[in-house]
Amino acid sequence: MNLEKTNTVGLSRNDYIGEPSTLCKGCGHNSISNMIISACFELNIRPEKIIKFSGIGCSSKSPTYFLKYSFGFNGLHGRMPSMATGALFADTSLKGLGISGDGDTANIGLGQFKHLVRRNVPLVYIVENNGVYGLTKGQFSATADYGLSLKRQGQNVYLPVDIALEALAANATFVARSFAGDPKQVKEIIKAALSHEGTAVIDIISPCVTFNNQENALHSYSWGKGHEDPLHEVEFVPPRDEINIEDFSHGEVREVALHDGSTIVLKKVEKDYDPTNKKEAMRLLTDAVKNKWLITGLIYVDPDAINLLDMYNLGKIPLNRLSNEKIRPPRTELEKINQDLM
Ligand SMILES: Cc1ncc(C[n+]2csc(CCOP(=O)(O)OP(=O)(O)O)c2C)c(N)n1
Ligand code: SF4
Ligand SMILES: [Mg+2]
Repeated sequence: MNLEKTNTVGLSRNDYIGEPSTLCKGCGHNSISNMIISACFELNIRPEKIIKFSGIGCSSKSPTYFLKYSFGFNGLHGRMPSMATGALFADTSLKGLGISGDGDTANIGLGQFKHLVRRNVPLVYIVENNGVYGLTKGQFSATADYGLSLKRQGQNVYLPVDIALEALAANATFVARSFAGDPKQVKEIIKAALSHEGTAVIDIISPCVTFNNQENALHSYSWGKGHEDPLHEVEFVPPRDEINIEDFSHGEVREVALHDGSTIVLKKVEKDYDPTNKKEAMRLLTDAVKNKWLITGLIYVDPDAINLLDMYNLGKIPLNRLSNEKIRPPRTELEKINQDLM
Protein backbone atom coordinates (compact mmCIF):
# COMPACT_ATOMS: atom_id res chain seq x y z
CA MET A 1 0.00 0.00 0.00
CA ASN A 2 1.29 3.48 -0.88
CA LEU A 3 1.27 5.55 2.31
CA GLU A 4 2.75 8.68 0.74
CA LYS A 5 0.72 11.84 1.32
CA THR A 6 -1.08 12.92 -1.84
CA ASN A 7 -2.45 16.30 -2.88
CA THR A 8 -5.87 17.10 -4.35
CA VAL A 9 -4.82 15.98 -7.85
CA GLY A 10 -3.79 12.61 -6.41
CA LEU A 11 -0.01 13.11 -6.70
CA SER A 12 2.69 12.68 -4.08
CA ARG A 13 5.65 15.04 -3.62
CA ASN A 14 7.72 12.37 -5.32
CA ASP A 15 5.78 12.95 -8.55
CA TYR A 16 7.25 16.48 -8.66
CA ILE A 17 10.93 15.59 -8.36
CA GLY A 18 13.41 15.33 -11.24
CA GLU A 19 16.65 13.51 -11.93
CA PRO A 20 19.26 13.41 -9.12
CA SER A 21 21.20 16.69 -9.07
CA THR A 22 24.73 16.75 -10.49
CA LEU A 23 25.43 20.19 -8.97
CA CYS A 24 27.94 20.58 -6.11
CA LYS A 25 26.72 19.49 -2.69
CA GLY A 26 25.46 22.56 -0.81
CA CYS A 27 24.89 24.65 -3.94
CA GLY A 28 22.06 27.13 -3.33
CA HIS A 29 20.47 26.12 -6.62
CA ASN A 30 19.63 22.66 -5.19
CA SER A 31 17.74 24.20 -2.31
CA ILE A 32 15.68 26.34 -4.75
CA SER A 33 14.84 23.22 -6.82
CA ASN A 34 13.52 21.59 -3.65
CA MET A 35 11.30 24.55 -2.92
CA ILE A 36 9.93 24.55 -6.49
CA ILE A 37 9.00 20.89 -5.97
CA SER A 38 7.25 21.66 -2.67
CA ALA A 39 5.45 24.75 -4.02
CA CYS A 40 4.02 22.89 -7.04
CA PHE A 41 3.01 19.91 -4.91
CA GLU A 42 1.29 22.11 -2.32
CA LEU A 43 -0.50 24.14 -5.00
CA ASN A 44 -1.84 20.91 -6.57
CA ILE A 45 -0.47 21.85 -9.98
CA ARG A 46 -0.41 19.05 -12.54
CA PRO A 47 3.22 18.82 -13.77
CA GLU A 48 2.07 18.57 -17.41
CA LYS A 49 0.51 22.02 -17.04
CA ILE A 50 3.95 23.57 -16.53
CA ILE A 51 6.58 24.35 -19.12
CA LYS A 52 10.14 24.88 -17.84
CA PHE A 53 12.67 27.11 -19.58
CA SER A 54 16.29 27.92 -18.92
CA GLY A 55 19.41 29.38 -20.49
CA ILE A 56 22.95 28.10 -19.83
CA GLY A 57 24.75 27.78 -16.48
CA CYS A 58 24.68 25.58 -13.38
CA SER A 59 21.40 27.33 -12.53
CA SER A 60 20.04 26.67 -15.99
CA LYS A 61 20.81 22.95 -15.61
CA SER A 62 18.56 22.73 -12.58
CA PRO A 63 15.16 22.29 -14.34
CA THR A 64 16.34 18.70 -14.94
CA TYR A 65 16.27 18.22 -11.16
CA PHE A 66 12.58 19.05 -10.63
CA LEU A 67 9.23 18.36 -12.31
CA LYS A 68 10.36 15.48 -14.52
CA TYR A 69 6.88 15.13 -16.02
CA SER A 70 6.72 18.77 -17.18
CA PHE A 71 7.65 20.01 -20.60
CA GLY A 72 11.05 21.66 -20.66
CA PHE A 73 13.48 23.42 -22.93
CA ASN A 74 17.08 24.29 -22.13
CA GLY A 75 17.95 27.08 -24.57
CA LEU A 76 20.92 29.28 -25.39
CA HIS A 77 22.86 31.44 -22.97
CA GLY A 78 20.82 34.58 -22.19
CA ARG A 79 18.12 33.67 -24.71
CA MET A 80 15.51 32.12 -22.43
CA PRO A 81 13.16 35.14 -22.70
CA SER A 82 12.62 34.97 -26.47
CA MET A 83 12.19 31.20 -26.37
CA ALA A 84 9.69 31.46 -23.51
CA THR A 85 7.77 34.28 -25.19
CA GLY A 86 7.31 32.21 -28.35
CA ALA A 87 6.32 29.03 -26.54
CA LEU A 88 3.85 30.72 -24.20
CA PHE A 89 2.28 32.58 -27.11
CA ALA A 90 1.81 29.29 -28.94
CA ASP A 91 0.38 27.43 -25.96
CA THR A 92 -1.59 29.64 -23.63
CA SER A 93 -2.73 26.63 -21.60
CA LEU A 94 0.70 26.14 -20.00
CA LYS A 95 2.21 27.93 -16.99
CA GLY A 96 5.76 29.14 -17.69
CA LEU A 97 8.54 28.62 -15.16
CA GLY A 98 11.97 29.98 -16.12
CA ILE A 99 15.29 29.45 -14.33
CA SER A 100 18.23 31.68 -15.11
CA GLY A 101 21.51 32.68 -13.54
CA ASP A 102 22.96 36.11 -12.78
CA GLY A 103 25.31 35.73 -15.77
CA ASP A 104 22.50 34.42 -17.96
CA THR A 105 20.24 37.35 -16.97
CA ALA A 106 22.44 40.32 -16.03
CA ASN A 107 25.32 39.80 -18.48
CA ILE A 108 24.59 38.21 -21.85
CA GLY A 109 20.81 38.21 -21.40
CA LEU A 110 20.16 41.68 -19.96
CA GLY A 111 18.50 43.04 -23.12
CA GLN A 112 16.28 39.97 -23.49
CA PHE A 113 15.37 40.11 -19.80
CA LYS A 114 14.28 43.75 -19.95
CA HIS A 115 12.07 43.19 -22.99
CA LEU A 116 10.41 40.12 -21.50
CA VAL A 117 9.63 42.11 -18.36
CA ARG A 118 8.34 45.16 -20.24
CA ARG A 119 5.99 42.93 -22.25
CA ASN A 120 4.75 41.29 -19.05
CA VAL A 121 5.08 37.77 -20.48
CA PRO A 122 3.26 35.40 -18.09
CA LEU A 123 6.36 33.68 -16.74
CA VAL A 124 7.79 33.01 -13.29
CA TYR A 125 11.36 34.19 -13.84
CA ILE A 126 13.74 32.94 -11.14
CA VAL A 127 17.31 34.23 -11.10
CA GLU A 128 19.60 31.98 -9.06
CA ASN A 129 22.03 34.74 -8.21
CA ASN A 130 25.51 33.77 -6.96
CA GLY A 131 27.58 36.67 -8.31
CA VAL A 132 29.75 34.42 -10.49
CA TYR A 133 29.69 32.28 -13.61
CA GLY A 134 29.61 28.98 -11.70
CA LEU A 135 29.57 26.69 -14.72
CA THR A 136 32.66 28.19 -16.33
CA LYS A 137 34.66 28.17 -13.07
CA GLY A 138 33.85 31.28 -11.14
CA GLN A 139 34.50 34.42 -13.19
CA PHE A 140 32.81 37.60 -11.84
CA SER A 141 29.32 38.14 -13.20
CA ALA A 142 27.59 41.50 -13.53
CA THR A 143 26.06 41.08 -10.05
CA ALA A 144 29.41 40.46 -8.28
CA ASP A 145 29.97 42.87 -5.39
CA TYR A 146 32.22 45.85 -6.02
CA GLY A 147 35.68 45.26 -4.59
CA LEU A 148 35.20 41.51 -4.11
CA SER A 149 38.47 39.55 -4.31
CA LEU A 150 38.46 35.99 -5.58
CA LYS A 151 41.56 33.80 -5.63
CA ARG A 152 41.82 33.28 -9.38
CA GLN A 153 39.95 36.40 -10.55
CA GLY A 154 41.64 39.20 -8.62
CA GLN A 155 39.49 42.16 -7.60
CA ASN A 156 36.16 43.13 -9.15
CA VAL A 157 36.41 46.80 -10.15
CA TYR A 158 32.86 47.24 -11.50
CA LEU A 159 29.67 48.31 -9.76
CA PRO A 160 27.07 45.52 -9.72
CA VAL A 161 23.80 45.28 -11.65
CA ASP A 162 20.83 44.99 -9.28
CA ILE A 163 18.35 42.59 -10.88
CA ALA A 164 15.34 43.73 -8.84
CA LEU A 165 16.03 47.38 -9.66
CA GLU A 166 16.45 46.55 -13.36
CA ALA A 167 13.13 44.70 -13.28
CA LEU A 168 11.35 47.66 -11.65
CA ALA A 169 12.90 50.09 -14.13
CA ALA A 170 11.53 47.87 -16.93
CA ASN A 171 8.03 48.18 -15.39
CA ALA A 172 7.88 44.71 -13.85
CA THR A 173 4.55 43.79 -12.26
CA PHE A 174 5.96 41.39 -9.61
CA VAL A 175 9.40 41.72 -8.06
CA ALA A 176 10.68 39.74 -5.09
CA ARG A 177 14.02 38.93 -3.57
CA SER A 178 14.84 35.95 -1.42
CA PHE A 179 17.75 33.89 -0.12
CA ALA A 180 18.32 30.17 -0.73
CA GLY A 181 19.17 29.83 2.98
CA ASP A 182 15.58 30.84 3.84
CA PRO A 183 13.63 28.00 2.15
CA LYS A 184 10.25 28.79 3.70
CA GLN A 185 10.27 32.30 2.29
CA VAL A 186 11.54 31.03 -1.10
CA LYS A 187 8.64 28.55 -1.23
CA GLU A 188 5.90 31.06 -0.35
CA ILE A 189 7.23 33.58 -2.86
CA ILE A 190 7.34 30.95 -5.61
CA LYS A 191 3.73 30.02 -4.82
CA ALA A 192 2.63 33.65 -5.06
CA ALA A 193 4.59 34.08 -8.29
CA LEU A 194 2.88 31.04 -9.83
CA SER A 195 -0.46 32.78 -9.29
CA HIS A 196 0.63 36.09 -10.76
CA GLU A 197 -0.58 36.53 -14.31
CA GLY A 198 2.36 38.53 -15.71
CA THR A 199 6.13 38.25 -15.37
CA ALA A 200 7.08 37.44 -11.78
CA VAL A 201 10.77 38.18 -11.21
CA ILE A 202 12.34 36.49 -8.19
CA ASP A 203 15.97 37.35 -7.54
CA ILE A 204 17.23 34.63 -5.19
CA ILE A 205 20.67 34.94 -3.62
CA SER A 206 21.93 31.39 -4.17
CA PRO A 207 25.49 30.81 -2.92
CA CYS A 208 28.04 29.06 -5.13
CA VAL A 209 29.87 27.00 -2.51
CA THR A 210 32.73 26.24 -4.87
CA PHE A 211 33.67 29.70 -6.17
CA ASN A 212 32.03 32.47 -4.12
CA ASN A 213 31.14 31.50 -0.56
CA GLN A 214 33.81 33.26 1.50
CA GLU A 215 32.57 35.16 4.55
CA ASN A 216 32.88 38.71 3.22
CA ALA A 217 31.08 37.98 -0.09
CA LEU A 218 27.55 39.38 -0.37
CA HIS A 219 26.40 36.18 -2.13
CA SER A 220 27.66 33.76 0.55
CA TYR A 221 25.65 31.72 3.07
CA SER A 222 27.31 33.39 6.04
CA TRP A 223 26.64 36.93 4.77
CA GLY A 224 23.05 36.05 3.90
CA LYS A 225 22.40 34.38 7.25
CA GLY A 226 23.89 37.28 9.17
CA HIS A 227 22.35 40.09 7.12
CA GLU A 228 18.99 38.94 5.78
CA ASP A 229 16.43 41.63 6.56
CA PRO A 230 12.93 40.37 5.66
CA LEU A 231 10.35 43.03 4.84
CA HIS A 232 7.55 40.83 6.15
CA GLU A 233 6.61 37.20 6.69
CA VAL A 234 5.08 36.02 3.45
CA GLU A 235 2.28 33.52 3.28
CA PHE A 236 0.44 32.50 0.15
CA VAL A 237 -3.20 31.44 0.38
CA PRO A 238 -4.74 29.61 -2.63
CA PRO A 239 -8.28 30.61 -3.74
CA ARG A 240 -10.10 27.75 -2.04
CA ASP A 241 -8.39 28.14 1.37
CA GLU A 242 -9.63 30.59 3.91
CA ILE A 243 -7.19 33.02 5.46
CA ASN A 244 -6.75 32.09 9.07
CA ILE A 245 -6.23 35.55 10.50
CA GLU A 246 -5.62 34.12 14.00
CA ASP A 247 -2.16 33.14 12.81
CA PHE A 248 -1.34 36.82 12.35
CA SER A 249 -1.69 39.47 14.99
CA HIS A 250 -4.43 41.84 13.83
CA GLY A 251 -3.52 45.24 12.48
CA GLU A 252 -0.11 44.04 11.34
CA VAL A 253 -1.22 42.17 8.25
CA ARG A 254 -1.45 43.33 4.66
CA GLU A 255 -3.27 41.28 2.06
CA VAL A 256 -2.75 41.49 -1.70
CA ALA A 257 -5.45 39.81 -3.80
CA LEU A 258 -4.38 38.32 -7.13
CA HIS A 259 -6.45 37.80 -10.29
CA ASP A 260 -7.17 34.13 -9.67
CA GLY A 261 -8.70 34.76 -6.25
CA SER A 262 -5.61 33.82 -4.29
CA THR A 263 -4.07 36.11 -1.70
CA ILE A 264 -0.59 37.03 -0.61
CA VAL A 265 -0.62 37.67 3.11
CA LEU A 266 2.22 39.83 4.40
CA LYS A 267 2.83 40.03 8.09
CA LYS A 268 4.67 43.09 9.22
CA VAL A 269 8.06 42.35 10.74
CA GLU A 270 9.35 45.77 11.69
CA LYS A 271 8.72 48.02 8.76
CA ASP A 272 5.31 49.03 7.49
CA TYR A 273 5.98 48.36 3.85
CA ASP A 274 3.46 48.70 1.01
CA PRO A 275 4.50 46.46 -1.93
CA THR A 276 2.04 48.15 -4.30
CA ASN A 277 3.87 51.48 -4.06
CA LYS A 278 6.46 51.57 -6.84
CA LYS A 279 8.19 54.74 -5.67
CA GLU A 280 8.71 53.18 -2.26
CA ALA A 281 10.04 50.00 -3.86
CA MET A 282 12.60 51.99 -5.89
CA ARG A 283 13.70 53.90 -2.82
CA LEU A 284 13.98 50.74 -0.75
CA LEU A 285 16.17 49.02 -3.34
CA THR A 286 18.37 52.06 -3.83
CA ASP A 287 18.90 52.33 -0.06
CA ALA A 288 19.61 48.59 0.09
CA VAL A 289 22.36 48.91 -2.51
CA LYS A 290 23.90 51.86 -0.68
CA ASN A 291 23.83 50.16 2.72
CA LYS A 292 24.53 46.57 1.60
CA TRP A 293 21.20 45.36 3.06
CA LEU A 294 19.94 41.98 1.97
CA ILE A 295 16.27 42.99 1.85
CA THR A 296 14.05 39.97 1.14
CA GLY A 297 10.32 39.52 0.53
CA LEU A 298 7.76 40.83 -1.92
CA ILE A 299 9.20 44.14 -3.10
CA TYR A 300 6.59 45.18 -5.65
CA VAL A 301 3.39 43.84 -7.14
CA ASP A 302 0.80 45.25 -9.50
CA PRO A 303 -1.94 42.63 -9.40
CA ASP A 304 -4.09 44.37 -12.04
CA ALA A 305 -1.64 44.78 -14.93
CA ILE A 306 -2.56 43.01 -18.16
CA ASN A 307 -0.09 40.51 -19.53
CA LEU A 308 1.23 39.97 -23.05
CA LEU A 309 -1.38 37.39 -23.94
CA ASP A 310 -4.25 39.65 -22.82
CA MET A 311 -3.02 42.27 -25.30
CA TYR A 312 -3.76 39.97 -28.26
CA ASN A 313 -7.06 38.44 -29.15
CA LEU A 314 -5.71 34.89 -29.21
CA GLY A 315 -8.93 32.96 -28.76
CA LYS A 316 -9.66 30.09 -26.41
CA ILE A 317 -7.87 27.32 -28.32
CA PRO A 318 -4.07 27.59 -28.07
CA LEU A 319 -2.41 28.39 -31.40
CA ASN A 320 -0.49 25.10 -31.37
CA ARG A 321 -3.77 23.11 -31.29
CA LEU A 322 -5.37 24.87 -34.27
CA SER A 323 -5.64 22.91 -37.49
CA ASN A 324 -3.72 23.98 -40.57
CA GLU A 325 -6.87 25.33 -42.20
CA LYS A 326 -7.60 27.47 -39.16
CA ILE A 327 -4.11 28.85 -38.69
CA ARG A 328 -3.34 29.65 -42.35
CA PRO A 329 -5.37 32.34 -44.06
CA PRO A 330 -6.80 31.23 -47.43
CA ARG A 331 -4.94 32.34 -50.59
CA THR A 332 -7.65 34.92 -51.39
CA GLU A 333 -7.22 36.53 -47.97
CA LEU A 334 -3.41 36.63 -48.36
CA GLU A 335 -3.76 38.26 -51.76
CA LYS A 336 -6.03 40.88 -50.26
CA ILE A 337 -3.48 41.63 -47.52
CA ASN A 338 -0.68 41.86 -50.10
CA GLN A 339 -2.76 44.21 -52.22
CA ASP A 340 -3.33 46.45 -49.18
CA LEU A 341 0.43 46.62 -48.61
CA MET A 342 1.28 47.71 -52.16
C1 LIG B 1 26.98 32.51 -26.14
C2 LIG B 1 27.72 31.91 -24.99
N1 LIG B 1 28.71 32.62 -24.39
C3 LIG B 1 29.36 32.10 -23.33
C4 LIG B 1 29.07 30.84 -22.89
C5 LIG B 1 29.87 30.25 -21.74
N2 LIG B 1 29.09 30.21 -20.50
C6 LIG B 1 28.41 29.10 -20.14
S1 LIG B 1 27.60 29.28 -18.69
C7 LIG B 1 28.18 30.87 -18.54
C8 LIG B 1 27.86 31.71 -17.33
C9 LIG B 1 26.89 31.09 -16.39
O1 LIG B 1 26.74 31.91 -15.27
P1 LIG B 1 25.35 32.09 -14.56
O2 LIG B 1 24.29 32.40 -15.54
O3 LIG B 1 25.54 33.06 -13.47
O4 LIG B 1 25.04 30.61 -14.00
P2 LIG B 1 25.70 29.80 -12.79
O5 LIG B 1 26.56 28.78 -13.46
O6 LIG B 1 26.47 30.73 -11.95
O7 LIG B 1 24.54 29.21 -12.09
C10 LIG B 1 28.98 31.23 -19.61
C11 LIG B 1 29.63 32.54 -19.74
C12 LIG B 1 28.03 30.12 -23.56
N3 LIG B 1 27.66 28.90 -23.15
N4 LIG B 1 27.39 30.68 -24.59
S1 SF4 C 1 30.05 25.50 -9.37
FE1 SF4 C 1 28.90 26.78 -7.95
S2 SF4 C 1 26.97 27.26 -9.00
FE2 SF4 C 1 27.92 25.47 -10.03
S3 SF4 C 1 27.02 23.68 -9.03
FE3 SF4 C 1 28.93 24.14 -7.97
S4 SF4 C 1 28.31 25.43 -6.25
FE4 SF4 C 1 26.62 25.46 -7.70
MG1 LIG D 1 25.89 32.70 -11.45
